[in-house]
Amino acid sequence: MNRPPSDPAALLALAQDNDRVALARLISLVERGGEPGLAVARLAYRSAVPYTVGLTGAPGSGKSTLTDRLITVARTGWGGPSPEALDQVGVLAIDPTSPFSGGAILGDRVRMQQHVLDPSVFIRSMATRGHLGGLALAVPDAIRVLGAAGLPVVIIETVGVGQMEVEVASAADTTVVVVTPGWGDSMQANKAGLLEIADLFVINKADRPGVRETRRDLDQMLELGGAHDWRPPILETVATDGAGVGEVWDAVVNHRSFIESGAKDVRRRARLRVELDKVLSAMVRSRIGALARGDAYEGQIDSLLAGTTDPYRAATELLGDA
Ligand SMILES: Nc1nc2c(ncn2[C@@H]2O[C@H](COP(=O)(O)OP(=O)(O)O)[C@@H](O)[C@H]2O)c(=O)[nH]1
Ligand SMILES: [Mg+2]
Repeated sequence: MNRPPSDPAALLALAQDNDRVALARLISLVERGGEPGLAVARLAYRSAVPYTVGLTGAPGSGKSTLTDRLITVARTGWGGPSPEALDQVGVLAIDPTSPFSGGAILGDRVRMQQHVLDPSVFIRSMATRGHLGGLALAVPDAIRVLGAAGLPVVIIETVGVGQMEVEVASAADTTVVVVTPGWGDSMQANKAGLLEIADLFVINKADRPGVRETRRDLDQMLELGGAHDWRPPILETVATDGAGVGEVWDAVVNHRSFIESGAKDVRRRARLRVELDKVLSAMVRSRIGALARGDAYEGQIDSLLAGTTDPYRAATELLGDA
């Protein structure tokens, strides 16, 4: 087999022609960051943005199992072929806790095994690498690459570990928060944050006791959260046997219609603000990195030691030199 080219435009042309190796290569470039990653991101930026569904929740809550089922429903409809069935789906499994794609991701792939060989499903895991802005920027870039390759819908699975949930949610059009019976006891601290990002709640492992209490808990939370245009529905699933998964996809499609009838531009604008702020801070940080070394910098440290300047003046002079 020929090695794929390394030129982003050539790779993208191949990816648009359904070459999954080229697509995987593009995502790796984005993940690694640096100049080649930037070139890919900028190229992909001009393409259509795929509809993005985020799944987030505690480790072990069943996100991968549910994603696996959702892929099937999205591809084939449920209760028979659906006119809205998608011919292609992309999945990004994000593990913010791992610097490398490792064990947890391997588990995810096993759980999505039935789709790994399906050419119309593209599954990829991402971990934190050298990207300038970390995953918070690499994820939206990767989503755009998938869109540029022609995938109309992307599902992102993230392990819920606080801030990361919020960041990934800001990259998703519809955010599904997956909880399990009894979750309230362990997630007390994070409830408000989850409420803020959830467009949909799924109580997975509904085959276990405590579903009613969990639903009551979520309902109460939503009441306290006040009135909004969209009230996140609460659905129940048993991802292991597929029960309730069709209804989850329906709710995603409903939410999509809701935001496309009005809130979509507002959401995308808010998302672009977050993204531009991140790019700005990453660039400024890297400029600071460059300023905080070298002769001029060491010279200012000498002057500080000698007591002939102060840090404010020193910083102003360094900025002036830049
Ligand atoms: N009893 C039960 N187990 C489930 C259900 N969904 C997932 N699991 C199991 O929970 C474990 C973790 O699932 P996984 O999808 O890897 O969770 P993730 O870490 O959120 O991606 C696996 O052993 C699954 O088989 C469910 O609805 N009921
Ligand atoms: Mg998983």
